[in-house]
Amino acid sequence: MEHKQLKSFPNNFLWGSASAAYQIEGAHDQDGKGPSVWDVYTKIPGTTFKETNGDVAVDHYNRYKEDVALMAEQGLKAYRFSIAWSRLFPDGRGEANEAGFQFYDDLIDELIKHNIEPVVTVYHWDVPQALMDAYGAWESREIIEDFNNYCTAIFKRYGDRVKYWVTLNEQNIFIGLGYRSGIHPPGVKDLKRMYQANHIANVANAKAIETFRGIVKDGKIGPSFAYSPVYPFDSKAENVIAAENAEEMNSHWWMDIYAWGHYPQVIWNYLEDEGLAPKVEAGDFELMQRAKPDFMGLNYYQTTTVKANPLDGVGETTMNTTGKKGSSKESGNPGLFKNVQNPYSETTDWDWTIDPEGLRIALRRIANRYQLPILITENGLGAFDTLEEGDIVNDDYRIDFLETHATAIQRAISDGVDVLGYCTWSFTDLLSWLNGYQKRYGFVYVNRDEDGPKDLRRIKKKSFYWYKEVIKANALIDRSSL
Ligand code: BGP
Repeated sequence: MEHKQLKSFPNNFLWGSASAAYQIEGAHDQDGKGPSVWDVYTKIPGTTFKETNGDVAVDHYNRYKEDVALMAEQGLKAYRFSIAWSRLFPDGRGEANEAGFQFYDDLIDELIKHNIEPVVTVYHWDVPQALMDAYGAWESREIIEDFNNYCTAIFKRYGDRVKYWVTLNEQNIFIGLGYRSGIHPPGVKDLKRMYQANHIANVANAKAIETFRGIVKDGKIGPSFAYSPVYPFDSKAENVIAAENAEEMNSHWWMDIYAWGHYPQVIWNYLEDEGLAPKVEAGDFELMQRAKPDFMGLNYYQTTTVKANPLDGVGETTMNTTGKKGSSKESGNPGLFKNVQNPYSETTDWDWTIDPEGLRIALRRIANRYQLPILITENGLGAFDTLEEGDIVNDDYRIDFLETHATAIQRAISDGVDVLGYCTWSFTDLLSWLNGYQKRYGFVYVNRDEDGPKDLRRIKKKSFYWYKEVIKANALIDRSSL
């Protein structure tokens, strides 16, 4: 659809940016914090790029005031961050750690003081290690109650000031990489366990939303989903079916539950035939149907293009975590689909497809299928940056990326999609889970690398100034003046 004139961004549009606790906070054992699974997993040799971890990360825990001051200088309207569960409950349950609660109180107050809307992610992958040790974390239904108690505590403590809440961040990723490809904690490759853990996470998510309704009456809550819209490679029917398989299996499997409380039929049948369908207990579907989100959180990075894949075809393969372009291998799901390169798109150095219009497609598909408003909870470019003399980072490629994606958002708004805001990934540079510190996403460069924290100095990149002007204008701007 082409518009004669694009609609403006709404006046209250949340121009934001995002982060996650483990990737920025550091202070991994400061002030009584307990270990999360990531504290433990990253210490196992060979799990991350150059053995990097978040022990120090970018030390946001100790420098949050400086970081919030930079956000205020940029004019950020919203800041999405996550709470580290094991900072509040070192053992995941039982005794609370007041110092941890106080940290987020202070951060929230600092944001509000600068008119920045806090958007809080309840869970960004860092389940307390104590719960992994006690019962296998997401693999046991015991976690439903522990997660609910944690949620209750934070809704009560921060709900007076925080009105936007994100429940589980990218459940499809932490479950998929944790139990299918085995490259996130707990490093398991077992589909039966994967679908079961995923179902338990669905129930926990729904229960948390139901709890929220009773505590934060004027707040909005929803999950954030890593949606990668699927395209068929061409119009050959077998490739179109492959695309439908991938869309159902990779996306509807999660989003249908969030929005409707039931699994998509075709994939349910397939999993039953394979002996992989999760065990559902009485009351699960009823709870999931009651607990409707207020919005769908969308983490958008790329689209996926697929072809048919025979039963003896390609399966899981390795990911590019080095930034060596072209080093990732073809992957797929035998009998269902395989991922191929989109001939019309460029890729990043980490082989992620760059497809701005795919964001518009994602927004439209979600809006059409679920009739929910959408908060873009992540979108950004992971790239190598060069720190030039005089503390300058000319990241025009990042501006190109964000500008074309913001244009796609404006088109989607003009198409009629209700988009609440745009949280770029990320505000400062941070730890990229498996890819170390060299894969940078921020508006603010942090002077550290894989070899150590250096001085952790904050340096505003060119994109920082670009976004500042966009926020001020509430519109895309003429870049020539930058
Ligand atoms: C999302 C995560 C983020 C962030 C981002 C970039 O999946 O929610 O935490 O890391 O992707 O990914 P990466 O760091 O692997 O480049």
